[in-house]
Amino acid sequence: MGNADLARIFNQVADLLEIKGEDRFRVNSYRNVARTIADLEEDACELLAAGKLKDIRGIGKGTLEKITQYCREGRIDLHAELLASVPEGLPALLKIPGLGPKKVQLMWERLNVCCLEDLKAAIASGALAGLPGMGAKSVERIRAGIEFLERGAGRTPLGVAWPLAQGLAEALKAAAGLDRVEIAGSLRRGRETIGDVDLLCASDDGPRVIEAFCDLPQVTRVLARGDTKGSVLVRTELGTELQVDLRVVPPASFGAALAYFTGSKEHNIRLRELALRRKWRLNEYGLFEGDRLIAGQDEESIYRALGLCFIPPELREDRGEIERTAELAGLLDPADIRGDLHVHSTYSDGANTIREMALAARRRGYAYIAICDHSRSQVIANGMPAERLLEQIEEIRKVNRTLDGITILSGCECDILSDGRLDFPDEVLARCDFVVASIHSGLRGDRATVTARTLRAMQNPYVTAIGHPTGRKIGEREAMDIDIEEVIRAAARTHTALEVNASWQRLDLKDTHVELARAAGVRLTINTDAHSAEQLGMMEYGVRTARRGWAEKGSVVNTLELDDLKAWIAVKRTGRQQGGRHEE
Ligand code: DGT
Ligand code: CA
Ligand code: CA
Ligand code: ZN
Repeated sequence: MGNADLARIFNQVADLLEIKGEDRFRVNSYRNVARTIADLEEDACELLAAGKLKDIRGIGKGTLEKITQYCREGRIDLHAELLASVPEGLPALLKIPGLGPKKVQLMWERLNVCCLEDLKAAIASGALAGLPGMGAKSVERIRAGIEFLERGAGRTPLGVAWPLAQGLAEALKAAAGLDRVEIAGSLRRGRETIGDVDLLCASDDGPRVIEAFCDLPQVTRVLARGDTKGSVLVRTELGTELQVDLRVVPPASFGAALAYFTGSKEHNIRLRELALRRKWRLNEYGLFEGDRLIAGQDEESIYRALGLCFIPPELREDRGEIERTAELAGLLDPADIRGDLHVHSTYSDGANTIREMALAARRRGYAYIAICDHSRSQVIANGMPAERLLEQIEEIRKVNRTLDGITILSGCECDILSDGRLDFPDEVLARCDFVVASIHSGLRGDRATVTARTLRAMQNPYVTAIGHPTGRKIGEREAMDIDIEEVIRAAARTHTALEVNASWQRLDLKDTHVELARAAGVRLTINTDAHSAEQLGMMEYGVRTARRGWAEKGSVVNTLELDDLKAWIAVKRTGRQQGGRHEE
């Protein structure tokens, strides 16, 4: 239930209509409805109950009736009818990157492909390649797409699992009267996708806590119910099922259990080796010398006893954290973030006005926010022509005069065109305070082309940052084939920041790329790319990804105070940095 679920249903209606060959206009109208709903700040059913839903742009009479049915019955007739009219396995094929509704329709009609197994068979037999418009390249893309999906199968994105797990932890606290329920496992480590959620709490009455856990309203199925552990399934906003494990431990062992169940397994093994060297024993109950408990109530005491400082969960991957503890002191902290330098407004495809975005940023305690709407080539995202950008700059100037406590920077997200030129001329870019240059088209280009496009964009003195540098969408499409090391070297040379796009669908740069960039002295900018005020909250996912890549406060430009940020931007524009930027 909720807006995300409702949006998913409308999107699926659009997909199914398209598979059935309905006209584009009708298909698009459902896609637009899905977007409108996904962008709502309040719950659609609550808006409906308050009589306010009908006033929202893009919600017509027919849509209103469908949403009314959804809020009453949790379903929509049209959706159910469409689902019943196609083979059961067909909608799942749409998740394969490189495969849209049109191709699915063609495969179904000509080859009777009804499910993933049929599709694999059609690829193997060569039948798929025989379809009109289906060259060897598209078949290969579909094959790679299937492989990509199967690799990530069953894993849930960080941004879907995190709020869900927090909600469960709160609900469990209330239901069982607990002071503390912690999220452990890969979710606590901030991995970009997680296999299952691990919760941990301290109590001397395991059975009672487990019972309260299994009875939570979010639970759709109980998988296992013991005296100190339980496993259940819950439904995510993506419509998938997610396993949640709970363990109950005695209070004296809480820290040891938290360390153990946070992992990673590889990190735990390294810790145990350190304990063994001192002839101690480390497990989920504590750190022991013989039978004597040395540490266990909190994690810090365990690390201290082993001669280490506290290692933040994000770094517990056995990627050098045991040896590199000296570097931990400067690690980026969420509170270091002073602003968000890539957000959208109603000037392109955002749901909120400039003023609303700025107010939301101020509520978060930020000092600044850069409005970076799409440039003209992004037609589907309502990209702005140059004149519109200039109007926006004027409006931002006005809004700034009426607002205290936050500065709005005029930016844009300028498309990098197929040849590496930018979508706006230099004299227009020069009017912006901050320019994010991004690739949104030709993502399947070859390595040399894609890399060269990015490098050429970085040569431009007005390009402050490269947006979502590898173009991946987690669980949806692979990164571009780009030479990231070359991009990192060029970013250092040209004084260009690389974005850590904090949207949980992207997390791009990813953790290991952050580490490479940091080592090369490249500055990062962690931005949410928010398309609504609410999405400013995704910053935490970007920060955690950056921490997983050892980012320090000093490597992130949006930790700077406004004046220092402006000075940093000016360095490239005035050509005052070391080394030339003008070599072509
Ligand atoms: P996931 O769920 O696949 O995203 O990854 P994790 O890391 O959450 O793994 P999970 O849920 O299987 O187990 C949670 C933690 O429990 C794991 O990070 C470390 C600990 N753990 C589980 N099994 C073992 C084990 O066999 N040995 C050790 N040392 N630790 C384990
Ligand atoms: Ca887990
Ligand atoms: Ca688990
Ligand atoms: Zn954007």
